[in-house]
Amino acid sequence: MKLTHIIAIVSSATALSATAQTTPASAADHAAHHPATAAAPLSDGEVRKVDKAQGKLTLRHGPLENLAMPAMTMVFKVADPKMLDSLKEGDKVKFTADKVNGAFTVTAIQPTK
Ligand SMILES: [Cu+2]
Repeated sequence: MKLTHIIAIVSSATALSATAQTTPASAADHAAHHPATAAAPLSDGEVRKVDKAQGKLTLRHGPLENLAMPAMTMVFKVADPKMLDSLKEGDKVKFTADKVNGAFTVTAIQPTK
């Protein structure tokens, strides 16, 4: 009888946490409308050009699955111009790119060794 009572408490707590997890459902729904941006994995790239004045970065990158883009060399905007401060031509990087306001934008970048 006691055990049954404990199980009842645990399962109601589980139900509560399940409810809490589904509360930001609108955010998940929004992501579902934009499957291309739902996942933003780190991709491999190499810095080809850094343009601090324009806040742009030319990267040779591997396939970007979240953008359905094959490997290529292209110009990205950067989410924050400060991201360019520590980058130079030839750097190998891991980065995340996303489409922001219609422009391909690097949202995160880190050097690799
Ligand atoms: Cu590309």
